[in-house]
Amino acid sequence: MEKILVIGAAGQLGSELTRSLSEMYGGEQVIATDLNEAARSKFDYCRFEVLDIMNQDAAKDLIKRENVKQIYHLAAVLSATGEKNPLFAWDLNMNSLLFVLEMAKEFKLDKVYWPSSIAVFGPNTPKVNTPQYCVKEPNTVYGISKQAGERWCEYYFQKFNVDVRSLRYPGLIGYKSLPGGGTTDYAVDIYHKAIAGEKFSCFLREDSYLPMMYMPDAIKATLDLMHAPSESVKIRSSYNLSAISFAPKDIYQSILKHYPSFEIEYKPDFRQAIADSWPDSIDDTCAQKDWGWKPDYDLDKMTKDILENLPNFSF
Ligand code: NAD
Ligand code: AKB
Repeated sequence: MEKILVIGAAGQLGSELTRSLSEMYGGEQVIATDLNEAARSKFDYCRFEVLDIMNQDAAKDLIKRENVKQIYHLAAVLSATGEKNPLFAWDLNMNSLLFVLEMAKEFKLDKVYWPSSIAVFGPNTPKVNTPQYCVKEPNTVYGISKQAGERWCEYYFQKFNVDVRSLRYPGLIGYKSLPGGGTTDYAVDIYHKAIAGEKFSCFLREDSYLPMMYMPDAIKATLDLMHAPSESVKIRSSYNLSAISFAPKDIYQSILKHYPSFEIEYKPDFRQAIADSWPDSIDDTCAQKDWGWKPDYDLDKMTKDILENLPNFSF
């Protein structure tokens, strides 16, 4: 049977995407992989294997042995964590992608998915309604690795016909996993603090606008892109993708409607400079035109859904 391999499946995106893939294709067809055994308990609905993607012999063996035909490569070091150890972040983010693209070429895989990020943009990029094509001078190691990764994806598509597809996600907000070291992750943590009845200390300024998206929209976009006919996928670097744009003061107001005594304080740290280098909002006209992208959630609809479901969710 042909298999779908998810690398970095236990993270924020992977936990939800792997479940959707298993519902769609059947759990026996999906192999979730992540760094350590502790992740196994998340995957009682599909296969799970421990895999460090930097162990290329083990990864190649798994791809061959299991007749893997599609790879979702999600493992990466995110923006804030990346700045703490830039060379490690570059090594993981870059070399794991190059390895996956090589595997796709060698084994003639059907499709590869690899996420890019709004982190490819930088301080000289137009900030409002950032277009698909514009100046990109990222100043984080994470952003540099995503920008280079986009070029490699397009290169493997053009030179070797590898069917690789990608989205430049905004900050993703889900309640089913804990934050993973990103600059936008304050917007995940804030809901946990509201429900716990604790004051939230925000590491960004109250007026720091960033593009964001609720996880169900991100999953929908990913699966829509992966199921689009090849000829509709006209961009093989990575698509701009947009849903909501808000600042900490807006998400705070949205939560106050449900938790009127919730308190917030603002203590910007090194992540403020990263946020300042990223767009406020994104123009995703190409995704709308090429494969019909349209988000379902605005800020208040997302807040309501999270606050209703998070208290009953067990990690
Ligand atoms: P995350 O940090 O929550 O999850 C990453 C997962 O990869 C973790 O489970 C980790 O254990 C695993 N991993 C790390 N090193 C590994 C290795 N060597 N081998 C195998 N697994 C390894 O990140 P996420 O938020 O789920 O992001 C997933 C992808 O989406 C990343 O490529 C990220 O750049 C991209 N992305 C995420 C966001 C967001 O807001 N979360 C936005 C834009 C792009
Ligand atoms: C991060 O903040 O690093 C991620 C991203 C936007 O890529 N959430």
